Amino acid sequence: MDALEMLAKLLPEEQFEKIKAIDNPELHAFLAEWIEWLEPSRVFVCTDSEEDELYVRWKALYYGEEKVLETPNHTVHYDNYYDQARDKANTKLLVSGGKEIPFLNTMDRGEGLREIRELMKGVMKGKELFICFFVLGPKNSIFTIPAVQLTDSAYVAHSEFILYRKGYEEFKRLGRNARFFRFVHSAGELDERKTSKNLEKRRIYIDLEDETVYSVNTQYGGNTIGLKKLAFRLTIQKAVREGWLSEHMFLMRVNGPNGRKTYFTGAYPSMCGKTSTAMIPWENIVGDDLTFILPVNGIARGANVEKGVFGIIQGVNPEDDPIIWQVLHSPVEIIFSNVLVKDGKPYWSDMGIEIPDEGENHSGKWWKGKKDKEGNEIPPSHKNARFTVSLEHFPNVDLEALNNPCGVEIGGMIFGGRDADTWPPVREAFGWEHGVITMGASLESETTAATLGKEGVRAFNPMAILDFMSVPLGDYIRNYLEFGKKLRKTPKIFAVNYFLRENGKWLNHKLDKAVWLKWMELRVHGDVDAIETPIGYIPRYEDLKRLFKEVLNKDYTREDYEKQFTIRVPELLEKIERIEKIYRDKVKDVPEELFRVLEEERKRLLEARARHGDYISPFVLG
Ligand code: SPV
Ligand code: MN
Repeated sequence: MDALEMLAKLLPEEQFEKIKAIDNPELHAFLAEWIEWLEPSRVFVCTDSEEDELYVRWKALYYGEEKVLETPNHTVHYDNYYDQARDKANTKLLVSGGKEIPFLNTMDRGEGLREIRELMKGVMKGKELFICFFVLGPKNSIFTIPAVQLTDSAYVAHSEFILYRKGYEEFKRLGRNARFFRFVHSAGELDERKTSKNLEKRRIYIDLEDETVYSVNTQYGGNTIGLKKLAFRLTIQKAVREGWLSEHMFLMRVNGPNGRKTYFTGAYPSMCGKTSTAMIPWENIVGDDLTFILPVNGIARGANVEKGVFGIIQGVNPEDDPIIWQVLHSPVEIIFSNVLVKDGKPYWSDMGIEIPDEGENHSGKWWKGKKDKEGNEIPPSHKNARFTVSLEHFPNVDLEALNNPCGVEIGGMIFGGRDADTWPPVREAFGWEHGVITMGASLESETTAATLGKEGVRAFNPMAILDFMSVPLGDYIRNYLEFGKKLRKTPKIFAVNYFLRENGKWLNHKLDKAVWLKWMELRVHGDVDAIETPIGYIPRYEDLKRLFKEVLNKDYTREDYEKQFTIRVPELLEKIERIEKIYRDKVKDVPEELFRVLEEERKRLLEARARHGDYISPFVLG
């Protein structure tokens, strides 16, 4: 029996017709195989119609995966108390022979497929399967990658409607030519709170050969929303093969003098200020998490892979995040996840207003002082609690850039980590190679609650992408270096650090990044000079003083500047040691340039130390 005939048997006519309208035998075969295997009790195929989207939204409520809140269009979703973040240990890349690749969690492909298939056999009995079509990147563009999602979670499907551009018509248009990604997800058996129950059998397996990802016994978005971090593993592989960049980066517009628009990407590990930078009030957001960057006629052009935000809610407060605050308090479609709810209103930790001391949260019924099984006090909302909302609802979105099929020209690329004592708040690389190696490939950050495991440990996280890396790191860095050679104009590269501390106290205010952005914008166009240091260019005091006044209406003191921009030679040298050691000992096949560029930086630091000592004031250099 051919796949279409099988589908005609498996599906009610109305659903079958929607599939039949797509002329793609490969898709038909995939669907027939998996519908038969998963054994759902019902199947719903989503087209791009408003009606089908509403159907999914309704089903999320009907099946109890979401509940309504008081504000129209707001819902809340809970993940299991122990399913609140990406599960790194159980996320594996399936590669033939199970070859070990440093920093990647690999597993033999055959074995992985057997295991995951077993876990998924008949897993949708009694449940409804949603078949959804989306695209990564703007539609009908050089960036577009079509994808099909199978899931028994209406919450996952609903999230995808908020976060991605619809793709059913695109599949129809592309027909047999579509090369598409596939995602198969099941939340597995649910408990009475409608959260995944069998967490010990939680698995996320990424088949790099078939460009298919399987996810089971989990609901947390980072483990389940196919087009987000699951697709990301596939696009990294694709980009390295094809010579472009698929990055864990926001995309934003920084507004320069006289209406000048300059676009920046930014890579920061989770919880290091990425979303709040992309959302900063003075500027305009294009995307907050994933960016594709393609070389077009020698220019690096970027596009947001998504059209919505799955953002961290903890700490969002009216003073520091006025725009997000405003959006979260307007009656637009929003899914709140793992927050505290009381009388139909959502609350979260550190929201800057008083919050109730009881209600419902990710632990079920909650009261202040409640402890979990491990004896830890449960906060009002989980640290990784999130909101899901479309970017179109943000007053500061740059819709033209978001929808532009040609993307936007990238003026600057920013790398930022959580670092208490080494990097200055902002600096510019000497050039592409220097930036890629000493900033991107050398990124370290203290671990956070975005993944399961211990927090606050300094961890190597090149390009903030390590959690998602799907190719050998050496290949990935080589591709970056090669990418620069394809350009006639490379974006400027910058590194930022919002987390400098002295005696446990922050050296910067949360909003200082607004000033760093304006400075970087000016640097992209050569409008201000800078001070050359051993580790790149840093701002001059006069320029920052002026910008602090203009942007924040603050008097920026020489003392603050000196403290923040001191070149900390011992820490910088230690960092080079650490990074070099990792690349020498742990990563195979590293481009030689990497060691050369690190060595040059070390030399510059040693020379500077010989002349000026361990801690070099920027006033000495400037
Ligand atoms: C991140 O942790 O980097 C996120 C959220 O953007 S997740 O979808 O979990 O990856
Ligand atoms: Mn992310």
